[in-house]
Amino acid sequence: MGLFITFEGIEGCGKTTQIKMLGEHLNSGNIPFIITEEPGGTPLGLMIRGILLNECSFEICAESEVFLFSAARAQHVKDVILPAFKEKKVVLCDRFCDATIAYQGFGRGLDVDFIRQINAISSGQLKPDMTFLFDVPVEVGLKRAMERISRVKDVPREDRFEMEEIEFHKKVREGYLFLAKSEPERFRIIDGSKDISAVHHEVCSQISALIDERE
Ligand code: Z5A
Repeated sequence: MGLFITFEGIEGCGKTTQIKMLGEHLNSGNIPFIITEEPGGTPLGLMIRGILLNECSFEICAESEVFLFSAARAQHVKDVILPAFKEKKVVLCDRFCDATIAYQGFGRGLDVDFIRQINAISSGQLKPDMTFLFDVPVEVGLKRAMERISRVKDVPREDRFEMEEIEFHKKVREGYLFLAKSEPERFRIIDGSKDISAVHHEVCSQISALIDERE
């Protein structure tokens, strides 16, 4: 079927939980799919993930962040996403181009048109068929993210973004809501503060409607 579904939101919004649950749902319906993530999904993406998400001893400026996330994306699209479409799989992707606009554009304050141009190159103009935005107040998301991080033992904590000021996270959330309002046909805004099974139910009904429409 070759659908491309992306999952977005501030940290702790619940997207990773929901991607896994949707994967199980598709599995039970014998619908072929892959779950992948950005930054990540390829050996290069994982190396870039390590650089960008972990505390390091040197500064990484906002422009460098854009190019690093974009380098990971270009490889990810070529090596993982496009081959999955060829096999007619549904691709469930944890973050994509919208994250660069929300975090590096709205959060870091870089020019959004500049980011859109870079996104077009790194993604090869690929657009998701549907994007879920799990919207939660910043305080709720950060509390969940910090609880999750505090449980992490013996592996890197990947908390470089969580350590940003609360104002940064508020700008990211505003950025996502702006994007969702400007493309209502692609985005589905889901209240991520509802309980996990209620959110899952909503995700499944949106996906079923999309699959029915495309069949
Ligand atoms: N980033 C960027 O700046 N620019 C870019 O272009 C890209 C990324 C692509 C990596 O993202 C970071 O990279 C990210 C933006 C930046 N910033 N950070 N950090 P990531 O997706 O790998 O990391 P994350 O945002 O921190 O995601 P996460 O930790 O995986 O959280 P989540 O996916 O939003 O939530 P979760 O893991 O599903 O849930 C977190 C906890 O809450 C967990 O204990 C759950 O059991 C619990 N949870 C989940 N849902 C609920 C509900 N509904 N109720 C109660 N509790 C819940």
